[in-house]
Amino acid sequence: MTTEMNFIAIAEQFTFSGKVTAIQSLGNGNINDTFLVTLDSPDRKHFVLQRINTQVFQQPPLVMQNMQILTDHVCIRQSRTPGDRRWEVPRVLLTQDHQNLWRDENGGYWRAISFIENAQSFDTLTNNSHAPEIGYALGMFHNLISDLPPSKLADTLPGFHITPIYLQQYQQILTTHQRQSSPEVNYCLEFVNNRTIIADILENAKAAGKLPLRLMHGDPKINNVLFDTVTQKAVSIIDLDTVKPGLVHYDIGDCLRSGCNPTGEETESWEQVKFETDLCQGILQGYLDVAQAFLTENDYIYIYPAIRLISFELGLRFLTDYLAGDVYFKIKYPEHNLARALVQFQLTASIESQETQIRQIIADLR
Ligand code: GN1
Ligand code: MG
Repeated sequence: MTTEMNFIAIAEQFTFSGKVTAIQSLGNGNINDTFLVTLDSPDRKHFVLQRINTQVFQQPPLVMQNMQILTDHVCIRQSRTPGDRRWEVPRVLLTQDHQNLWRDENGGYWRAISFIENAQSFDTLTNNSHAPEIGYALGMFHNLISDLPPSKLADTLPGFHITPIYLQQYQQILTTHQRQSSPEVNYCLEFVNNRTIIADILENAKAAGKLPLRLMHGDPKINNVLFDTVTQKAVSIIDLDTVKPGLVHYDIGDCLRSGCNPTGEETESWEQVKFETDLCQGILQGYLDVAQAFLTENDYIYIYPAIRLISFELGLRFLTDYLAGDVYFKIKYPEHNLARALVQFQLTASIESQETQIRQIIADLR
């Protein structure tokens, strides 16, 4: 087991000046272990230290390579054409040996990332004025990488957001799982059963050339957007592990499924979950203000299907993990992944029941 002392020793691998004075857990990620390191140094007050989950990210060096190519690209672009508002990109910090990863004695992979100061994130949107800012952040991110060819980044997570593959994994686990049946489990199984037909929609559009392969963030849920603590304007989008070639629709869907659910993805009161169309309007407006320039006719057509699909897909991923015995997402209590699946399925149902309104919002914003 890694002790408190070891954490300091690990953090010191990435420290050039000053002493590590504190290390505390940061955020509530479902995959990696994340810590905030505090330093008594005039150069840097904090940095983010992470242990990469190698069950999920099997090639940490490739993840870091992607992250460096992306952040270097964005920094060069920003220095050439500085914007008129605060926008920061998390930077990869190197070890004293100039490496972007450090391996502990157990084979664990650690990395350090700069901490964006004077900024905060939210797990749910409670302030409507934040909605366009969330959209702005995603649009800004897509815009800043729109001139980086997708082939420059590796596929670090094969199958990520490919819904038909998640469906196959689900169908496989159905035949072997050991979970007891319950009204909630049965509800979920039936929910998925009734929607297997939608699983292919984005992948088919990609294969048919209707949606181009682009770079995507992969995980733009709202607590990955940082707000300036004073101005309350979006200033960064963090968690760049999943940046890789894909569809911007996965990002749009993921951002909306997380931003338009004020009850939050961790609620145990799943029956109360609702997709809020006012927030959807705000987020999309903020996004399209920036992204309009590079979106095509087909891109608009697939926005509604993407919102529905990514909520459904995340529910399917949680359900599959529950059936598989919680091998992928970290859990805090035994039925956690089932509760998370119910939330996403309820959100999907709410999206479906408001399809006309959501499509109208998209049409009005064009
Ligand atoms: C995982 O670990 P975290 O919270 O950044 C997951 C996302 C899910 C999200 C749901 C690599 O992200 O795809 O949308 O949980 N990341 C991976 O909260 O699977
Ligand atoms: Mg993530």
